[in-house]
Amino acid sequence: MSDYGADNIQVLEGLEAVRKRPAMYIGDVGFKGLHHLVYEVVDNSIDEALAGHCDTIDVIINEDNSITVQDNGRGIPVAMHTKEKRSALEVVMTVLHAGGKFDKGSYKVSGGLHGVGVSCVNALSSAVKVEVERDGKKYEQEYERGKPVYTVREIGSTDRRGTTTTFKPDHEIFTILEYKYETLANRLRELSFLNKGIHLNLKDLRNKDENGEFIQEEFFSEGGLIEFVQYLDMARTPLIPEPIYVEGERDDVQVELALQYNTTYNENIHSYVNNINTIEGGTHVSGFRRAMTRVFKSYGEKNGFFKKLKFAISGDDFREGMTALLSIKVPEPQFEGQTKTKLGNSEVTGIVETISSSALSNFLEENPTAARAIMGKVVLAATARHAARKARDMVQRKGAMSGSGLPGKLADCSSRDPEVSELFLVEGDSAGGTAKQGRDRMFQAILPLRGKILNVEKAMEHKIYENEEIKNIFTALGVHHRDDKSLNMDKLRYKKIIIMCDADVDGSHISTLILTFYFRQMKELVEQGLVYIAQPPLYRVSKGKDFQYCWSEEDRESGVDRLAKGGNRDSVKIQRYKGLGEMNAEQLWETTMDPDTRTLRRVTIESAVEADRVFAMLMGDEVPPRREFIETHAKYAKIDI
Ligand code: 0RA
Repeated sequence: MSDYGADNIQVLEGLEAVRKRPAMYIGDVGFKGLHHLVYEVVDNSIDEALAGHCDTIDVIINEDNSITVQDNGRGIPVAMHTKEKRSALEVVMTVLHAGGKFDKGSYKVSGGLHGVGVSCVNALSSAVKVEVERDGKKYEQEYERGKPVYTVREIGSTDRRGTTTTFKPDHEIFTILEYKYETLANRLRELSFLNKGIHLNLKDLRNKDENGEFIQEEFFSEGGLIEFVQYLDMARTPLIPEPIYVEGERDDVQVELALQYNTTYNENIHSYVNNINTIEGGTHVSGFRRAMTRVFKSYGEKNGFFKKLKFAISGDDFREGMTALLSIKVPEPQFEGQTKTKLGNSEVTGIVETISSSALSNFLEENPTAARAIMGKVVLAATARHAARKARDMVQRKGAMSGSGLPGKLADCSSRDPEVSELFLVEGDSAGGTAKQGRDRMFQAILPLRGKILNVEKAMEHKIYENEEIKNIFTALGVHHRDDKSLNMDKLRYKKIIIMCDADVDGSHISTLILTFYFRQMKELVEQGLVYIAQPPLYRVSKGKDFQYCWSEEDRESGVDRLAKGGNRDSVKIQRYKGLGEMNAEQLWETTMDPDTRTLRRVTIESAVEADRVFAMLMGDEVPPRREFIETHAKYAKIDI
């Protein structure tokens, strides 16, 4: 097995299928799929690094939005593949499933959400070039839309070794062709934390910074998950000096875990299987939770921490204010769930539970001061949970008892079909009034929100359920939290929830507060793509009876040009909308609410981990990290989550 040669590569199927139905292989042909190509290529180099043969991976965004990935591994074998009668390199590049996985036993771990391999990238690229350096020689082969342009050829000698792949995503396939630096940077940073000791470099040849240098970053982590937790919790105040760290292996399953407690009330468990973020959790997360509950409970009971409590402690109480990262590597993962990000392997639960249990109990026994701090927090969490349950029951009971149970401020729509119904959350009573006049009452409902809603990032749970505006949102939507904090989505009354705020600083602050609420308390709605942000216009330019609305400065300039018809630009009238309140009902309808003419921005979560960090940063207590974040991101008009 370890004597891996050209013969070992299993040959499966051709690439035509990939070009016919690309979405089946890489998810979509938009932004996500485009970036997925990079991850697929990088994953192969990561595998080479995990096998112990490579320590540096360079990713370059070229000027034409092609991508180069270079590693210093052993180099993909180029020898003749006896069965296929062509070079192993060509087989890897042109046969589906031959590349990523090779065969069982040669690689322990293989990443890639769809695990499709580099041949898929080849099929979906207008041009690919692979350069292999091994045994003192340099080889190359090029492809167009998956087809080799020439057989593998030797092009000279070299004293380095490795594989360099350059690909240009096919414009006939992808609807978006421009790479986003930040997105690739986030993924490489994540990979560096998940695979400590590997140098991952990113360089962007499209732009230079203010010093005339290309933008580049190195991602490297020595501490792995310990540093990952610290990075995530940057804006939170730690409860114990160092994160708890667990590492172990059993039956070929590697388990790594880091957790820290902070002074907030949020529970955050982020989990990975073979470097894939398992946002739906699965058997590994269950194993970890079980271990936590069992070990912490028995330690607390044995040491008399729960003596004064008049009610039973629950598993949740141990996880309040906890940020945990769990990363496991499994030879044959089974992914389930809606987005195929839930681990199904049943044997994993016991493995993670066993490894975590012994490490966690050792930690508690050996660190009595930290253990006391954690137990103190747990007791407070249990007490607060008691109060929260009462407050939450009130929200639910109110819904059940009083007639329709709907909030008095809600102007509901007449349709009862959630598929067509929309709920507008509108900043302020006055804009709410305009929206009520302007709407199509058949399918559009309006809920005005008074001023700034509660910052749920900092609030204790019972405060959230007691808050008037938040109660109104729950009852208007028709949903509540179950005991495990999941939402009863089957009762949801609207399938579009639209946040409509002024296009100014206050408005965007309020949007952010509302988004924080959705991300922390109603994540399912965001995950299912039901939350949107309305885009009111910034200007109205007019000349006589002719007018147009403008959504940006450039829009306004071209509007003024059009109206001036090459003549005097001063007669043209520019009206700047500072708030929704400055529009009348008809204007609000035609610019912002009418499904035929409006633009809505759907809120999506590109990375759950990064979103967690950013919300903690923007809405949390610690001022310095927030300032730093805002300063580094000031050049971006909006914050993408
Ligand atoms: C299998 C065997 C060998 C190298 C690789 C895979 C390999 C694949 C990739 C993909 C990207 N970078 C890579 N680096 C290495 C070589 C086995 C040998 O030399 O004996």
